[in-house]
Amino acid sequence: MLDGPVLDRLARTLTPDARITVMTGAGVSAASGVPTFRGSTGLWRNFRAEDLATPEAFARNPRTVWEWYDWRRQLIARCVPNRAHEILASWSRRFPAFTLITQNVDGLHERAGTDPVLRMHGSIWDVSCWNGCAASPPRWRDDTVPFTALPPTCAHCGGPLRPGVVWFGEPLDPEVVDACLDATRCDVFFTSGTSAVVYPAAGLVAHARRHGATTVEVNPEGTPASGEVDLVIAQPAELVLPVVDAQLPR
Ligand code: BJW
Repeated sequence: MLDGPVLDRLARTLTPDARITVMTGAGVSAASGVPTFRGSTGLWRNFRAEDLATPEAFARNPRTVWEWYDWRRQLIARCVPNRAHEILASWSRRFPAFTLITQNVDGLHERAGTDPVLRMHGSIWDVSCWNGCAASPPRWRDDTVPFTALPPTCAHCGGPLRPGVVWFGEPLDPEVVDACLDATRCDVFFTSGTSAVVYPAAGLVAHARRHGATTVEVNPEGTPASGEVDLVIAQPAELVLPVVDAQLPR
């Protein structure tokens, strides 16, 4: 819980020269109105991951998959960053050795002003040619909301475009994974808003621990990471991070 001793301990750890890494998941965007995946109100209550978030599902029915992504793009376009995104953006400016890793595809960290962001699962605002045609770039940003026809098509080969996200069974960008692993060599590692069940993201906290980091979980619910970390703060990120931030010297 977030009592005086916990705050003092955190404030002592978050020194100006500390190497700080924060990994976020869907829960950090929940207060902005972006649905999480798991839990009682999560997307997977009403939609099956196998039908929507795998390359096999897309190959079977690109229109159905795109209807889901087009709906989520419309929803996210109406959302704005919350206090958690804002505090993390301010930490990215404040601490010279700060790294933000996110599993989120919504772009809210970027909109809050964090730069760079290590996006493990891509971006819902990127698209690429499903056929991988030679004439199109590997991926590009397309903010169209909503698309007039689904699936949207490649201007070069006419094949379907796909969302620029990482589906189950797909490899993550190896450069991003390497950068995330490097960032686990840190003094403080926060994991927040993630159910800590999807790999390789869920494995990063163990790496940080092995490298001697103080590990902190900020999540109102327990997760498989809760037993692994040094400190569990069982409250919402948008409430905890402003309180921690207020302890830092001005
Ligand atoms: C709050 C809050 C508040 C609420 N404040 N908190 C068996 C063992 C180990 C691994 C595997 C296995 N079988 C298969 C695998 C691999 C698989 C995997 O991990 N599966 C597990 C589920 C078992 N992983 C993969 O397939 C990955 N790829 C891979 O491994 O490649 C290997 C490979 C190599 C070479 C060739 C080929 C392959 C890819 C994973 C991709 C995940 N994709 C998704 C969809 C992205 C696109 C989209 O958005 O549509 O990513 S799935 C979904 O889950 C999404 C999320 O990023 C990800 C994680 O979810 P997250 O962020 O943790 O959200 P939730 O909803 O789960 O949790 C929210 C949390 O917030 C809760 O805990 C709440 O309590 C909390 N919360 N409000 C703070 N206010």
